[in-house]
Amino acid sequence: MGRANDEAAAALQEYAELFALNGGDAFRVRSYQKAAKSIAGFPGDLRETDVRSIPGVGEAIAKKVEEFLERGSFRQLDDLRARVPDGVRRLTRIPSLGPKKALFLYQELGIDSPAALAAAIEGGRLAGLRGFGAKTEENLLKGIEQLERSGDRVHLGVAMDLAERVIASLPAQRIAYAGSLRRMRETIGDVDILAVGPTDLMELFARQPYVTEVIAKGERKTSVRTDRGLQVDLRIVPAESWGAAMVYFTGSKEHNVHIREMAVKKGWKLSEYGLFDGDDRLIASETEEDVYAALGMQWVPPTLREDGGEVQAALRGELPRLVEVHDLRGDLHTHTDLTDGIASLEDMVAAGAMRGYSYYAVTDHAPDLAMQRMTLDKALAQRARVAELQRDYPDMRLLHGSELNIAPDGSVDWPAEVLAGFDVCVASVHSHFTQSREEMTRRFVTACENPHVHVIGHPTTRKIGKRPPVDADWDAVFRAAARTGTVMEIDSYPDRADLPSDLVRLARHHGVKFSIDSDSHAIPHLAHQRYGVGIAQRAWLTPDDVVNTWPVERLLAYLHKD
Ligand code: DGT
Ligand code: CA
Ligand code: CA
Ligand code: ZN
Repeated sequence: MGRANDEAAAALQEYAELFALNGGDAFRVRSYQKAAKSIAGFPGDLRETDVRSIPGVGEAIAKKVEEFLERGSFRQLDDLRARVPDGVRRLTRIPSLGPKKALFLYQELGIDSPAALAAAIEGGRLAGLRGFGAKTEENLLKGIEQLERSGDRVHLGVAMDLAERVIASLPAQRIAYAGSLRRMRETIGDVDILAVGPTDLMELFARQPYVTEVIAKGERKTSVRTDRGLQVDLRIVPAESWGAAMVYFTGSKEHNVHIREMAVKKGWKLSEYGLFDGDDRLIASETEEDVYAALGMQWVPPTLREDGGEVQAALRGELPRLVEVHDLRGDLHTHTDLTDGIASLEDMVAAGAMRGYSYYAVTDHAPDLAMQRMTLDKALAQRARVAELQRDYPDMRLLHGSELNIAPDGSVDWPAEVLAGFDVCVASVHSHFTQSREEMTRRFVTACENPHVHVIGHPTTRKIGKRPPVDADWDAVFRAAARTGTVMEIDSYPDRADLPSDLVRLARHHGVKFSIDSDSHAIPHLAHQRYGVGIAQRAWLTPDDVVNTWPVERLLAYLHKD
């Protein structure tokens, strides 16, 4: 598990590289690199240190580091990440290719992706260039292969945005995404899209602005790389086998294998074209429901198709009634511009009302997250404003809450009498991520035992591709949560996806209830709840497991039971 020091140092190092890649001043590049080194080498925990006391860290760098500790990135890094062409950034991910060489290849030879580099090496275009000997070329080719094999997966939010963009760009008779995206896995390897339409759809697809590279183009299947580095496979399928194709390409492979074996036992055959009997006569293919019904089972929701018992349950007609987006009556974790949100209280509440919620909790950060400069006065002033605003929303109950910080010893920001004034308190770990398993477990258990802590926010604190989960004895934490009636959050923010579905399943086994929250910092984030619903479904949750599907009276009675 990475130390905060190493992670902050890595971010500064990346920033230095991007800065250099953008032709930034060499003196500043060196000062970022020096600061990164000295932070990585600093013996104490960065989170318990005034960053400014570390040699080589001046005010400007200290601010960046503080922002990084707070949210896992900083503004200037985000900006540069957005500015450097994606393919060139992917070049720098090839082991043994630094930013200098990547920029050189881009500027001098127009090489803007690993595939383009491989082609250039194989075509002998690098021969004779300084710093690109035969040994280097061989290493680069190996590195490219390694990169493509590990095929960096992206989190669900990135893939969903892209899939929706692709679908909107193609005038097909029928079009939908399948694969791991439809199963709502937390990370996606590539996007699979099925369409019914003329073959010139392929032409149109290959010419879309989001396409950076056509990997393979055929009549039935075209694969492209996109501006986000992600591959998209578009398949054109016959209208009459739409259902069979959707079953096949939604997967998972394990689910497919299981139902295909069932078909084989009956002397039938199941393919992407349909379910056929022993004489190759079509039994079913038009809709997914037809295919499953012909196999003698219920239609299986895509989020369950992992061969985790769903086939047996569907054969018995005992699939659970899964929680769905429209079951959610509210959101228990949102921010405003009083702390690190970007929209005002008024705008966030109005957006919540637009979504048809019957309750909406405002949970800005509490004072111990020093960056946010929260005070009790500000929280109380917000509470008064919430009460005023309530008059404008007769159909939506406004809840005034806070997202507390769970300190290393499990305590939270405010004394009990202050906490008692909130309708809902989410408590989260925002620092000291690297405590030992024992300490971290005790920390969560203590938080659960606090009667004023209602919800544990983003429990593992992981950020996909950026920060590993904290280490804790989750059985012990969930036992404490069940015993104390503390709700575990499913933070829907797609790079968090926290709890992940395997831990949701474990927590449910212990009798824990969940809240599917958006953790919104801006209005569009409210819609992220659909990702949280995906996680919940993958853990087989029903509406009863999820407290924010409950009517507000039941919810508040549960939160404030003592
Ligand atoms: P990903 O892309 O790694 O996130 O995961 P998937 O599940 O989207 O996998 P992908 O893109 O390789 O294939 C899409 C679906 O196509 C997969 O879920 C099931 C089906 N499929 C692919 N290859 C096979 C196979 O060899 N056998 C069977 N039964 N199904 C397959
Ligand atoms: Ca896929
Ligand atoms: Ca695929
Ligand atoms: Zn938080």
